Amino acid sequence: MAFVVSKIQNKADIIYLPETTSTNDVAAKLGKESAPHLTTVIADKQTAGRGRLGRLWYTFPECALAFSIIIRQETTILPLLVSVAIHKALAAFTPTGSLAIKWPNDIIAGTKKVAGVLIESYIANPQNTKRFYIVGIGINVNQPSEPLPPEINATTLETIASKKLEREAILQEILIELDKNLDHCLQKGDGAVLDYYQAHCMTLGCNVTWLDGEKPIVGKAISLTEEGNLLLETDQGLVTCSTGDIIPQQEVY
Ligand code: BT5
Repeated sequence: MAFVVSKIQNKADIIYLPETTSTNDVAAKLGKESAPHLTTVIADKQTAGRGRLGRLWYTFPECALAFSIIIRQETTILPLLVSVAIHKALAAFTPTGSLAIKWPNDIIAGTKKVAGVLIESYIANPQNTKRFYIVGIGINVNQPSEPLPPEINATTLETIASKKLEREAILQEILIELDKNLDHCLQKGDGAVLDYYQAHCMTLGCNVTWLDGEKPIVGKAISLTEEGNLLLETDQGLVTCSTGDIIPQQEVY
């Protein structure tokens, strides 16, 4: 089924593939070939969808959204901005307050993951070292006929909204929000995006464990830095988390 949306507000193309390895790889290749800002690659099926740190990402064929966007704008808070765009867009399709953001950019319903984001940074070649970013977004939209794999703590938007949803409409809303938020940050700075993020981030105020090396660090997530890092209050003082996984205590992800 081809996606009807084929342009993002007349700014860039949306390229639809019935099946690919990972939309991030296709978008990265196009990015290296100079495809413009906001060019988007979407696939119905991914055979090698990936999460951060090479983890596996399941794309449920015909039921999920898996797409990757070329971003040619520098912003220090890109991961947060992307989560804000997804959260704002999905709010139009789900009951109020049913979704939250888990730092840095998971979309969660209760304790279950609905959407994940993988951002990768590339240069075209050694002669053209201007950096561009591939923002890969995976969303569980409608319930597949098979049960969701038990090893992932996941749910779907259909379950949350109690009805089937149109993937194209969601895709379009996210791309519009992303474009709007990028423009807003460029014109007016990051303040409004950071404020929205903080208001909807379930990690803030929680006791958490930070996994980013050999030794887990336990602390309370108290705030975000201007760069979008998470500040933890620990027995050893303040610790800044820039990457890795944050596990809220007493919850399993
Ligand atoms: C992510 O990584 O959450 C990033 C996911 C990005 C996927 C998109 S799809 C389009 C584009 N093309 C790609 O190849 N990737 C991007 P991370 O935070 O590392 O979370 C990965 C973990 O989420 C896995 O180890 C599983 O535990 C869990 N997981 C896998 N598939 C899931 C799903 N469909 N729903 C919820 N959780 C899932």
